[in-house]
Amino acid sequence: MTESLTDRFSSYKRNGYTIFKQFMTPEVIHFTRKNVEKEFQQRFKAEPDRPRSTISDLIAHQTLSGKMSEQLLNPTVLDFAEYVMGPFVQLDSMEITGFPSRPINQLNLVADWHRDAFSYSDTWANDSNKIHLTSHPYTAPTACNCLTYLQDMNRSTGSLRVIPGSHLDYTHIAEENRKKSHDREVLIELNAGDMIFTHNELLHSGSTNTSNETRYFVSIYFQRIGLPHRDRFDVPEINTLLQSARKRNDRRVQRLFGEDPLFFDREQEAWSTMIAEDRAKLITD
Ligand SMILES: O=C(O)CCC(=O)C(=O)O
Repeated sequence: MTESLTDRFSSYKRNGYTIFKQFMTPEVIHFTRKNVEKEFQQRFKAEPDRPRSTISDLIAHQTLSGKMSEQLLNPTVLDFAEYVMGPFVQLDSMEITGFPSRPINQLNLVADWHRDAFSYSDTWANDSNKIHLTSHPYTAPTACNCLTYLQDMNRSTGSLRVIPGSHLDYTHIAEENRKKSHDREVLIELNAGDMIFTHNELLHSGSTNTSNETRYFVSIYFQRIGLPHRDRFDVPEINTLLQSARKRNDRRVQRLFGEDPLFFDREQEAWSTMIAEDRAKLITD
């Protein structure tokens, strides 16, 4: 049974993440791995000490463009992104990251605890005058990472670790502990093709890959419209998607690539309505 948006949202609000099972089909996983394998092998050979390598701008990728566009424009993910961020969702980047296989004595070592871009929880967490700051109310994410793994996730392929609720509680991990396991960590169980949709305040870390294959994830990073984005939008593949979106008057897809000429006026209008409502409700003597 598919989970309703409201049920999914309530666990997302509590934990800082939600999982979409089988977001990517086995055919797309196979196609993607096959098309990037050689490139990653060459990169790992050229720089054997690098822990990871990334191919960016997947929408403009020579062979992956079509399949990756379908993943990005999947209404399941866009509906949820809009539900948690409002109708403000823009793409920051879509990329694939590969992690080479490491010796077995590095089994499931913590890679690096961190929060993703535009997070604010670490700003006051370490300030000695701010010990009263122990929790903060839920706020909509300014960005969300949608990580789809291309292999089953376990101790051998390197678990994804998260600290549930850390998007709400100023949990801070000092520099010297960023590669150690945490007493509140949860190792997420995922099968190949499952996608985890995170809140950008969530503390998380990958782990070392000691399986005999490359460990991959595809990341779609969404952010609030207007924020600086890493992927280039002035490429023919995105132009084609935009042209077709304009024909359908599909503002959501246009906005995904930073195009919404009506956005500021409509936002201003929505604010004005709320402010007017508040003024009308004000009880005066
Ligand atoms: O390697 C992983 O499983 C997580 C990667 C990650 O957290 C990131 O790239 O921000």
